[in-house]
Amino acid sequence: MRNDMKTFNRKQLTRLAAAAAIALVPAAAFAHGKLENAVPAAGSALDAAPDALRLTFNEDLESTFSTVKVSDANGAAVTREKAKVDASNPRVLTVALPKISSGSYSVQWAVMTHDAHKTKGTYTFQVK
Ligand SMILES: [Cu+2]
Repeated sequence: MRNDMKTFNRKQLTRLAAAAAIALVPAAAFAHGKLENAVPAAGSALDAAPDALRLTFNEDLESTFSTVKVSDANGAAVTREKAKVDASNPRVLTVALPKISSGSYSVQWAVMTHDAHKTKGTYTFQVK
């Protein structure tokens, strides 16, 4: 009886530890590569076409694995240059834009943070 109790308690402990480990996963996954600020902002309607895009994240980025693509309303890519991590702020990703006309544009970003976590997202903005 005593031995059975011990075995049972150990099993319960193992289950508890497993549950705790699972509970920690989502928090860790959300803590990385979050887009904190975008210029132009998501959903904005601009009077003048921007000549660059500037995305600020909550962690330092790896430039090799961080990309930004801007597409027009037909899905054609307008970005011709590669996105760059800002030399003075490793949390900032910038990409130059050619002259773009009025219309709706979608931004697709994908980044890898310094600790090798990858995240991606999309948003749109408009040029009036
Ligand atoms: Cu991370």
